[in-house]
Amino acid sequence: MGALAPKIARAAAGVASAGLLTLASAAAVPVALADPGPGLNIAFPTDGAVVTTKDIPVRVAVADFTIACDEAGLADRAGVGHIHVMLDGMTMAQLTNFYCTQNFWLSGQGLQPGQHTLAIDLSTNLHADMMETAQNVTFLYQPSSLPERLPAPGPARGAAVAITAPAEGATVGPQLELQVQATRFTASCDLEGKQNVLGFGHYHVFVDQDLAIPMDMSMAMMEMPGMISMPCGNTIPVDLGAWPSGQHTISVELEQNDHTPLMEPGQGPKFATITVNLQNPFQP
Ligand SMILES: [Cu+2]
Repeated sequence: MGALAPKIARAAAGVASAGLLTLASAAAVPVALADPGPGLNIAFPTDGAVVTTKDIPVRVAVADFTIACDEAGLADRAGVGHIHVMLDGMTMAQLTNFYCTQNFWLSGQGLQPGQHTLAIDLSTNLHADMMETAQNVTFLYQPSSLPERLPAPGPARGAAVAITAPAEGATVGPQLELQVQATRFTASCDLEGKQNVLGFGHYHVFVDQDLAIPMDMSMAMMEMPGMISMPCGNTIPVDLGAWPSGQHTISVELEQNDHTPLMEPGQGPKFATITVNLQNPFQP
């Protein structure tokens, strides 16, 4: 961890200025301060690295932190959360997704060859960026074959989404699959964090959130309670193992590439909601 060295240096300075400490107790001080708190290193791409693959492989190493995506959307817990990645920016609009492993790929679709920046930080369960963990690198994107361009805009109006399974009121276990059907809308994970393209986007899946109440987007990414994933497939794996047994709502909302709800003039956000009865042996 790069952050560790300055903290140890500060600890040493503190010892020197304290003056009264014996050698024995001074030796114990760095041990007490050796925990720098959660942190993250970008192992690849390194600053200045040349990426020749179409998609960008990313490897991070987290320290003093537990990656637990099953808790995404639940209350914050110290030292627990997931990983946020932003490409060519620092806001939610450039978020490529959130990640649950230390190795992952970023889609090169729509990227121009040349310099790009990557900002990665740890996030709390409620999706608040832990700014003190943020790391940046600039890499040179030189794919040996050009990536796909952004798609041509799709239909301008009439996008809709439905949940076709489980059925309303179904009893479910903690691991389930949602089946969703979108019309006049194409979900693509490759486009997350890229510029908006009419008719394209992805889903946000929420537990126990009333999406009819408009979200304050200025607050978004400071916290997004109940948001459990940002998928793009019509079969969406859902892990409710960290949620208590009982009644819950599961909602799927249509989002634009910048993660704001897809809106059409005079209409609210487009989402579908079911209520399920969760029987969770992990939390009976
Ligand atoms: Cu999103």
